[in-house]
Amino acid sequence: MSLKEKMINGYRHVAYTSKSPDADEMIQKSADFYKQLDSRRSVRHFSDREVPEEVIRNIIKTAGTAPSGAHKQPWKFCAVSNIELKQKIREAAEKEEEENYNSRMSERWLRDLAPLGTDTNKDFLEIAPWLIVVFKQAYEVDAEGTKNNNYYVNESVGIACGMLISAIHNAGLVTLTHTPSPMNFLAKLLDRPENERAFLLLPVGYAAKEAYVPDIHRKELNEICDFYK
Ligand code: IYR
Repeated sequence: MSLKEKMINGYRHVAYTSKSPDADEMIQKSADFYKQLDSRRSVRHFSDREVPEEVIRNIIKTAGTAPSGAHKQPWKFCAVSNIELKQKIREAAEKEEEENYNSRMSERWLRDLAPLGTDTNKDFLEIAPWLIVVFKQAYEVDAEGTKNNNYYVNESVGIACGMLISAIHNAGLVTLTHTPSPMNFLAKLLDRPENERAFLLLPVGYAAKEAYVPDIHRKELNEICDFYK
């Protein structure tokens, strides 16, 4: 089978093929997908039950399908299951959080977090079988050693993280977006190159047998969307 192709700006392009579902099928599929993602919750109570590496590989491959500025794919995902490393990450994260909760965060911030039940204890960093540490690549270094900035790095890596979170949920696992600020200890502990900055830390695993989530609700469509028809 020969693929249809065409040169654009001197670069080879290949025909994009997609199924065109009819309206009813699209309505059903979009509603089902919404329902599936609406059942996702940020979970802080993890089981230590093992998760196969194959699952982690698949969800990271899914995140890697995200669009990115000039297709630079400015991300790196570190998948950590090593017990000593997880211990070290927990220890360093809790140290930062002690500072955050006890002095860096404002009264208003602490009040806003109170309904979520967060605190300085980050036991999930040790209990969850996997930690995925997402790094953004601020720049690339070319063959001559020149640093070239990537484009729309935060947007690109943010989108990839959204897809990662969706993939984790789709696999039947849970996560939460953990941002122990400042996060530079992660680059040190994982011995990352100079162009990488920690972006997000996601523990991944099964929810604990007894796991609780805050009784909070999402905004309605009319609160998050204005139509211009
Ligand atoms: N990084 C802290 C505090 C925290 C901040 C926000 I904004 C949250 O939505 C949740 C937590 C922590 O992880 O506890």
